[in-house]
Amino acid sequence: PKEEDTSNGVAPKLGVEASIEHELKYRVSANNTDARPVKLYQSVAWSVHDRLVDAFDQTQAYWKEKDPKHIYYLSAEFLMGRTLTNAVNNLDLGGEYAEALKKYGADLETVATGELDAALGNGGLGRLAACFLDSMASLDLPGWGYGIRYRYGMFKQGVKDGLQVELPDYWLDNGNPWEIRRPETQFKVGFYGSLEDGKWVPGEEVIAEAYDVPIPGYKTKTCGNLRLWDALAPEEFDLEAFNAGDYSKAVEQKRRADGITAVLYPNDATEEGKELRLKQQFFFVSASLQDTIARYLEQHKDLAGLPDKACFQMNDTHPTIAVAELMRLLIDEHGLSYDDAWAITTKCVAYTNHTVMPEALEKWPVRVLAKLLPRHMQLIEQINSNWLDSITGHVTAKVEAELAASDAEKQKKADAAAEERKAALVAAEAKGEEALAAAKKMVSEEEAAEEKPADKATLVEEKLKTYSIIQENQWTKGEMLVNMAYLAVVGSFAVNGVAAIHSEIIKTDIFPHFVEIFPERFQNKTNGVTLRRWLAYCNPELSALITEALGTDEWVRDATLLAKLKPFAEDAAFRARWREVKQQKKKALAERIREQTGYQVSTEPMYDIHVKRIHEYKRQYMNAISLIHRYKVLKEMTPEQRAKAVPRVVVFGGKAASAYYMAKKIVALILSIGETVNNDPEIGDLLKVVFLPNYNVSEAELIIPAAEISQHISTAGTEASGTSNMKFALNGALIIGTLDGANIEIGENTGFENLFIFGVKADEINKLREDRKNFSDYDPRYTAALQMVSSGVFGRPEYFEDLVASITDMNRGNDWFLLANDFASYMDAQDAIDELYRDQEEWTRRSIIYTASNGFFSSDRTIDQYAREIWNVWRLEGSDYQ
Ligand code: 26Y
Repeated sequence: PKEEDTSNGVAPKLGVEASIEHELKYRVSANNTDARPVKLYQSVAWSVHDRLVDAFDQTQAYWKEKDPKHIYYLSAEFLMGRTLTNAVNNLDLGGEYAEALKKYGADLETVATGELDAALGNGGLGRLAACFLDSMASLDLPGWGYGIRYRYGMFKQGVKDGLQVELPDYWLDNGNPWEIRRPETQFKVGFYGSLEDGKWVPGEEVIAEAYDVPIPGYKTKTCGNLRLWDALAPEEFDLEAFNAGDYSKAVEQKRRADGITAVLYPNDATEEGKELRLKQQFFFVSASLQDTIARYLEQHKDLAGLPDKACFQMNDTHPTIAVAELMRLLIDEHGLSYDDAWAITTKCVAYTNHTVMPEALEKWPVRVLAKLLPRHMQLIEQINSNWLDSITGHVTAKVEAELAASDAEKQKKADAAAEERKAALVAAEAKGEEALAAAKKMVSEEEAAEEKPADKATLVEEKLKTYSIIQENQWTKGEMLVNMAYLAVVGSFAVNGVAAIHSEIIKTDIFPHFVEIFPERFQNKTNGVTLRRWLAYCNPELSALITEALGTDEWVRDATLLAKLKPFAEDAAFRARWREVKQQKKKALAERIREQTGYQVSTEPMYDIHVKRIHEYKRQYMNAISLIHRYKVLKEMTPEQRAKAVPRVVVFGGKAASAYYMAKKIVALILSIGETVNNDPEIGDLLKVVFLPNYNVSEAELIIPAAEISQHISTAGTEASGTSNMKFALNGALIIGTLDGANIEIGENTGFENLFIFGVKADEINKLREDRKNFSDYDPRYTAALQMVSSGVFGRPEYFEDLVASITDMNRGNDWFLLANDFASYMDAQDAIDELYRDQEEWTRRSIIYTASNGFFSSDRTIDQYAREIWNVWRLEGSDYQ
């Protein structure tokens, strides 16, 4: 086929239809008749790939020429999901592809299902990174993501015998048309070894090889980059050294290198103190920094200018070794002094915190660090000692002030005690020799026991320890740990939380010491999500309705325009159409539920959705208990009462970390409740409880548009932000939630009266935890529901024994996440939901208000704030290049 298309001003290439045909024949080797879904997907994807490469090459060449400051987003996770639909639509080729696919009797939506999710992330943090890449490109910001090309992503979740099972996720199985291998871009990364004359001689080396994933911006010529590193054994490249004698050693090296990028750690809240994890972190950080410096030096001589050209945003502490590695590269590889290197590093690095859960805050044993990265450990020690020196004055002044305050108090007490002793002696003297001797003995004992005036030096030393990056393990005495969050704060010029409340909590609870020293360093950047993937593309029906109402699709680029939808909430005809769309999406979800679980669910009931990683703090368990209660109430109703009940389909989804014992039991409990309830003929369509396996990005794209109510019910103060809450709100799902994370800001934007808010507040938690001794005043509904679990109504009572104990037994969990405290108000909120659902007009009105009110949560807004307030990078419009 010779059809040519030069519309982008790029090299002549085949038109869409011809290019699909070409790829089908030559790349995929299939003819039209056996163009089965996966093959058709592959050829369509390759044809899009070629267009992406054009945009990519031009953008990157343009950026190189203009040499603007770049943002480098360092992240151990990028939860990309599928690429096809996003790429086609961001390139504005939706119409052309739809037309071309008619020839195969296919549509883009169906073809897109041939793609496997790129699940190189656990959950919120990884998906946030993916949304940020989309927004950076869409805002024409010069930026790259840097991460790891895991060969196995987040495990696939299956269900077997009522339990979660984990299956490997070999996502590269059908090839990956979205990446470009760069064998010409390789860097050595060393591990282990020793310091010889102060110089690090690694004991092991691997090669990092780049793969580029083009990131098309929305309807802009800008195409950003996600550079992922693969690990290779040096011998694979050094063919000369690869002689027969070294063969087995080479194979061994290859095996070790393969191990580094083999698999994503599937644990998103308990720290994995595994050496391999640290190896992964250092591997991608070192390669990324070397790469950045190498490109910088192509155009500049003096590394002192690096902060004007590069900013490294560390996505949580996972890349924090960057602080030490940048220091090492500047000092050991490029000959800078320690002080100059430190000045550069602390102008280049910024840190985002995503969690306040103590068990997720990374702390590496000094022993492990010193073995794997001896030079880095040495640098960290130096960084720490300089840091402590720099604040000794501050800490001393603080101790002095405290001493002065307590001295007066103490003196008063001491005077009073001395007075008393004197009186005692006088009284004893009057009683005779023996009494006097006894009294003298007592007095001297008391004086000896009396608080010594505090030694200032000791106090300063003690206090300094609380600021130290290197601290003793509080559980294993004698073991020293490097607190990576502290290292991140000291090494960064900006530190931010991910929602307003979270950014306050990190200041008061996690880093109060550091706030004293650098108050200006701490910021908030409330999370956001890309409206392309999470509204325009996953919900084209709702998007069409929005576009029709607003008379423009500009809202996809400028989410503030959604506010103009508000008046339509008052329009009954519009509401009816809004409901029709929801109905359509519910139908699609019902079909998926049938496919995946075999359960037939009606599309009439309220669709109540609770999807996210399974965690005790996220309290899926509390929802499960509430459903047991709901089931019990329905069972006890008369047929007349049942006829008036509000039916629900409750859908859970989410993965439990493979080693997270309680989370797996929570999954099992939900499955068991479903098994009982869904097969109870008395209940019928009044209640269905579904656990949809393998919740991932693609499932989310199907589930979220179908939701009518969504649950975000973490214990207040525990969920840093949440981002699915934003996606649900934008798709017109109402929210039941606690005053936690971004729920609060969603409430502020939507009007709290439109949310179902319940539960205790974050600042009450500590006190409530202390008081939680009395398990006898439980809500009777809660007790009865737990009783049903224990008595085996849902089967496997022994299996659930310790799950029940975790919230009822003082010695076995002690209800740390305060389910009991919130249960009654949670049930009140649930009742209010049922009540409102009876009024479909009011419900729909609110649903529209949600979509109209939450444009603030576009990641374009978030990224714009990062760019202006932290990164100091500016958009470089592609308008002056072809
Ligand atoms: C240390 C290691 C085991 C680890 C690995 C992954 C620790 C944490 C994580 C992931 C954390 C995460 O996903 N946090 C979530 O980040 C979202 C984006 O900011 C927030 O919306 C969400 O509240 C938070 O839990």
